[in-house]
Amino acid sequence: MTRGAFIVIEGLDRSGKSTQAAALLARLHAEGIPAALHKFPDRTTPIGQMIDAYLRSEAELDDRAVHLLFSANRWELAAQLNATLAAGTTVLCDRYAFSGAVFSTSKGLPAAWCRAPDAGLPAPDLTLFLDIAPEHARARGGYGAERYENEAMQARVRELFARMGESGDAGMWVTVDAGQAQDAVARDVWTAFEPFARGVEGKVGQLWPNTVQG
Ligand code: Z5A
Ligand code: MG
Repeated sequence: MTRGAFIVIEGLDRSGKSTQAAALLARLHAEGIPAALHKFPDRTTPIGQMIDAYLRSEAELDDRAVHLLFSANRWELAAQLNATLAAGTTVLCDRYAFSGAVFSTSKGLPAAWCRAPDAGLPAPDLTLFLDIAPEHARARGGYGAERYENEAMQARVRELFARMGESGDAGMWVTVDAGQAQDAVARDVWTAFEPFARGVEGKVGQLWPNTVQG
């Protein structure tokens, strides 16, 4: 049976993830393809509100504690996400577990430990990595005042995202030059997405199945 495609959009701060996610959603709807958009962190849930307070430096949390909250924020949506895909709706996610692993690893936590809580989540069929140099991203109106919004952190994160894509265990990973004009980025995003426009055969995969054995 054909199900919806699960598409993740990742990238640095200001790389244009939300812009491209909204544009892709609009195009899917215009083409008559049922589609839904989720954003992580989802700051609307009780867990998301704790993450929001942390990111805005209104709360202090241990690095491991906030990492687990980011993961729990995905797990609380996992069943709904699977149901939506099974119903034939394509799901777009603005950030996902790759952000979780990469941001916490760049803070010094062990990579394997960072992956473990997200192992078993629905695995994307395609991840679009919007790649941009941090200095180029900063020129888009400057970084905000949230944690991680500084060039040194973004440079480490960019390197770790690139390694994640090359590792081969992130599934299908397409790097898009996000430094181009919005329309050019949208064209590249559509080219990568198009093979999934008619949906996907077979069950949704599991993320990082070999990370936690048992
Ligand atoms: N985080 C984590 O640590 N662990 C996790 O598990 C998860 C996340 C899921 C908040 O994320 C932080 O949480 C984030 C990672 C961490 N920290 N950092 N960095 P967020 O998703 O809430 O915030 P963000 O995505 O990083 O920021 P953003 O500003 O929403 O970025 P964006 O969505 O990529 O960009 P945008 O809003 O689409 O565009 C930014 C501006 O650029 C805007 O004015 C656009 O009009 C403009 N723009 C967009 N595209 C272009 C082009 N092509 N040319 C010129 N200008 C453009
Ligand atoms: Mg955004």
